[in-house]
Amino acid sequence: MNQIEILEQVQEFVARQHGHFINGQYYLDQKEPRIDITNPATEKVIATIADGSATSVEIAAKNAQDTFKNVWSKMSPYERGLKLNKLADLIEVNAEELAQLETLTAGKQINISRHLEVAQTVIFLRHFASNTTKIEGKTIQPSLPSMQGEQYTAFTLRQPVGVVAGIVPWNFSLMIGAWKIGSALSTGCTIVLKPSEFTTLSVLRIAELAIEAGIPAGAINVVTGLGLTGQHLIDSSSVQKVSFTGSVPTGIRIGQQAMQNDLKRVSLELGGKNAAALLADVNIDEILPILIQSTFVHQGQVCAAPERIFVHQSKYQELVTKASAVLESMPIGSPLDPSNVFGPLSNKPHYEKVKYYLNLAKEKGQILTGGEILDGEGYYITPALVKVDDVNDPLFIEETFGPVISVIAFEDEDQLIDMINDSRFGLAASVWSNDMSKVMRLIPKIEAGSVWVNMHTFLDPAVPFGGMKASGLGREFSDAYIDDYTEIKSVMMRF
Ligand code: TXE
Repeated sequence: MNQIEILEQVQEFVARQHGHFINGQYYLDQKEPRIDITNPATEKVIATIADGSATSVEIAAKNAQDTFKNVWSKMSPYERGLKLNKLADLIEVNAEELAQLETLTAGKQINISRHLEVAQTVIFLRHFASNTTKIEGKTIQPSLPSMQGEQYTAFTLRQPVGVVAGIVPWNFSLMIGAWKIGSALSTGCTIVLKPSEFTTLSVLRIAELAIEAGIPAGAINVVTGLGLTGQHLIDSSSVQKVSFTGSVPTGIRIGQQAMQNDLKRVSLELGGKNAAALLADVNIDEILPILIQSTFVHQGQVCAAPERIFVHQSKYQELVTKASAVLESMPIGSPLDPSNVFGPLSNKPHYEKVKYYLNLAKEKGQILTGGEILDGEGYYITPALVKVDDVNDPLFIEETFGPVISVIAFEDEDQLIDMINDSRFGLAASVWSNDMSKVMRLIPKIEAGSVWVNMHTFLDPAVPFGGMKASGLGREFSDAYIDDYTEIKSVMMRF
């Protein structure tokens, strides 16, 4: 084992008595209960955070509202962009510290924390920074009657909705937290983040860096706690919009709560049961490394990662044999050891959930390889390939969000499309083939917000991302998110 050294500043940060981050400073209410933060690689408690009450949430939301009204929405778009870019600079400067915090709390392999999470956070923030000066309305010529030569014109203004509640999951808390910060701040909104109770620390650190970047106190606030803290946030009358990333059941609950709160705006990026379709012409040797990597990155705990593999029957056996060999050779162990490619699952409840699905598969003799629970400390499960013959199998229907991939053979493209779309989810899918004529005919038929060709799970800030069906509401990135964070005001003039 060759683990990296934990930086001194990381040790110091982890050891702090963490409070909320409100109006540019830590806010600690000694009466609030504490929640343990556990390192999933060791099962040791490494820190505690506050379980935020309605009172703390209200203070944060009120500060965000004051800062929205009096400071941030009045600042020039150019200046807002400069400050977001400065935050991106500071994330680069503190990259190793942030990567280590992610690895310690989420069990993310250190190279993924460094080269995917932190590096992509910087790239995404710079994209949002570049959008601040590109928020536009339009001019319209009304067709109203002119009796005495009067004329009309109309234009639209795009105005920030106000305070955003950003509710963040545990799988990529730094990056998803930064998506919500970038979306809110680039459109002139302010934000109160509620990170996952499992992975709060990196989000608290970003809020601190934002102050160093010159982002006004109160523009980015963080309240920590369980789901109830998130509920208080949605209920706050200072909050105008909710942006949530997480599971479908919680997303539906949050959507209902937002609607009951006088139709609070809501965008939801939820789960998936994403399909990867391997057509008859695929070269298994060529595609396998990239397919495995996009499936098992961060132990498969990625909302867009494939969980259902459809392979043409002529390639089924070759895929199963070769994929099993690759999975069996994957080095698994401490995420702080850069030579491992596979680490622990991120938290105990999720580990239990994945074990439940694996047990179902084991009972029915479906496991082709992997799915072993490793002895000793840490939530380690070896990457699993599972055979599915029936599309009604729970492993083919429900999101496992873990290192479990189900594989099924198909005969022709009509059957393939029916099986892909036979799902309540519609987040993402991929088609693997060099027969572009077939691929181009399949793409419009697939019910998914993103379709990749000969790749999967790659996100880019210039390309919109979001789900169809139960996978979500709204789109992130590009300029697609701007609609969700602004209101259109129509202005009509007679002259
Ligand atoms: O997620 P939740 P959990 C899946 C994954 C996992 C399961 C449960 O399969 O096993 O969801 O994980 C906050 N009002 N995904 O419980 O509930 C919560 O505190 C307001 C897939 O961690 O979705 C956290 O900050 N907020 C997913 C955030 O919501 C509430 C990523 C996410 O929690 C709340 C994560 C409420 N009523 C898990 N209840 C993906 N697809 O990206 C909870 N929260």
